[in-house]
Amino acid sequence: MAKLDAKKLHIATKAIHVGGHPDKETGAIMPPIYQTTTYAQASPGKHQGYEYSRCHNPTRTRLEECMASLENAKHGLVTASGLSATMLVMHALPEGSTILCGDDIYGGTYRMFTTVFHERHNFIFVDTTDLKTLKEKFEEHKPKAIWIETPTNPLLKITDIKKVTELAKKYKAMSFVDNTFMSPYFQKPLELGADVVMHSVTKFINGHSDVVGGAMMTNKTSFYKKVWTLQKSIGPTQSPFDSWLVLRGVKTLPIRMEAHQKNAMKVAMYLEAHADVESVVYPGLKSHPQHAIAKRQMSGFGGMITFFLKGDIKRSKKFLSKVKLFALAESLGGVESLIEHPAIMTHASVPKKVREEIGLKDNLIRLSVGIEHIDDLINDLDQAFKASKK
Ligand code: P1T
Repeated sequence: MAKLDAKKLHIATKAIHVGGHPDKETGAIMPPIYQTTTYAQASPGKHQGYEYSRCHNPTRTRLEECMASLENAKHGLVTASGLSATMLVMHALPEGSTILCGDDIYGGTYRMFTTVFHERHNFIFVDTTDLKTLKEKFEEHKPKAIWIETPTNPLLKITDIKKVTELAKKYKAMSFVDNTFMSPYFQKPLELGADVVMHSVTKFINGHSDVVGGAMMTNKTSFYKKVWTLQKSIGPTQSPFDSWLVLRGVKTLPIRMEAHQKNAMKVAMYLEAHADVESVVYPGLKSHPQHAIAKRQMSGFGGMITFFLKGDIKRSKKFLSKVKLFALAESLGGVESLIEHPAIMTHASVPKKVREEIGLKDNLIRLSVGIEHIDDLINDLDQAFKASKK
């Protein structure tokens, strides 16, 4: 077979073929799982690019090639979890860096910044959708980096990546975008000006709720090398089997993302019309405060919905215990629908006072809308609304 020029391919083709090329040795259509820790050397230091699997593994290399290609990046690094990718880039920033950080981010990232890296760096939390305040913070603090999650977890706020990364460049700050919620199928932060794009591969990329993994993509060779050296030195690498599972899962990313958003749009409209719902946040709804930005910088609106249920925390808990098809569980992005209570579950490590300040209330419920039949999903929510009223 002649070699493919991956740059010319559409994302649906890349998801299947980049890293998914037939095995050179045997022609196997599916990538081999190189379940090995070490590699024979011809003479000391003379090897074929692989020495030890903490540093490199051929199955993981394939996934790294695929991830880089999906984000149109030069480099891709796959890690043991989304948080370990975040940990590595935090180590890569010079000690004492001031980092502007979105005020609504995944609870685990917030916990890492405020309890693990707070002694190494200075984190300033700010609403990255508010350009005026952001400009003031850049001017006041002259940060080394900005950390953006867009859409945010769980409030689904949308940051204008182009405008904010332009601002960051003006102040010579590195920009990081966590693209977990959109996946490269709906949003490509590097093309919008970001320096580094981050993923929890655990979510939509893998799509089947059976692997924990992370990734970091960039065009900055020196930064990539620094992070790779840190991974080799600290050790949070992904196993060959997990990389293989993700290579398998990612093949259907485009059709899954289309199905997620088709269902999510219908669920969001159903919720918006429901008498027991205070308000719904979904980037695809006209009522979303940054709907215009979402339309501009994303090619779809994704599968995540947040809504505020009328009533107190007791009603929320009752509603969550009555769903039958939606599983009450942390995480997101799998083919099956999940539901959760961020204040008690994924964002419990964000102090109550901070949660209240940013609007992460106790009646907030987050949905990861799966790709089941839409009628079954709506029927499930419908019966849970009714059962939780009694
Ligand atoms: O779980 P892990 O693979 O380590 O990824 C962490 C992470 C990073 N970024 C975002 C935007 C995330 O949502 C997550 C993980 N989030 C959940 C487990 C959750 O239920 O929100």
